[in-house]
Amino acid sequence: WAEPLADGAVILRRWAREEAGNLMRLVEEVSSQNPFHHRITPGGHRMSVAMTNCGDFGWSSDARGYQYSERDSATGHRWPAMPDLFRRFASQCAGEAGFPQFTPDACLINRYEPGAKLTLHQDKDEQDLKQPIVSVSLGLPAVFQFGGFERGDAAQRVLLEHGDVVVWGGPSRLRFHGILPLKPGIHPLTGAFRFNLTFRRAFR
Ligand code: MD5
Ligand code: FE
Repeated sequence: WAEPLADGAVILRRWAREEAGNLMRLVEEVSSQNPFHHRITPGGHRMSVAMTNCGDFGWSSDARGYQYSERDSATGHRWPAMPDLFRRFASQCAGEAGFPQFTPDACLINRYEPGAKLTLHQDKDEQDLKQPIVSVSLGLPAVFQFGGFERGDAAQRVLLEHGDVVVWGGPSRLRFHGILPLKPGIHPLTGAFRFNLTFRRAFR
């Protein structure tokens, strides 16, 4: 079922349940080519979330800053291709949420272990902020913080569970958001982890 969160943001509850096994198999395939890696922020901190990417562009963080690039700066290699199922699934979810033209050129895959978190931030490294972001949650549940347009604005807490898809578009594209520290657990498909796939259009 579709649950509106705010202007431009909608949770498609359990929308990815059926494809979850296929999506996870493809996550394994991508990460066998480009392993999950705890990147270092420009401020010198090791991120608690491990990341990999697939698609024409990948998002990463290193001493120079945050950027999208065609190659992984850690290895110099191109990112693995985006699997067709990823692209089709993300486009379909975006269409469902009122963004019929969305075709992602980047997919960031976040892996959360117990205690891993994402502090409040905005996603604004993409060229066209009118394009939505589609995020797919797999495995252990997490508490998502959905804030306002300033870092200090009060944030709503929303539980994101296995198979939940969120489409962030319109005015919600630029809200501050984060993930509270993951609680330990075991999920039948993903074990001790939560995975989140974020499909993006990095460049026009
Ligand atoms: C996650 N990832 O669960 C989230 C899902 C990230 C990130 O935040 O940057 O990798 S994407 C949540 C999101 C994206 C764009 C806008 C908004 C939320 N928002 O306006 O709240 O790993
Ligand atoms: Fe984000």
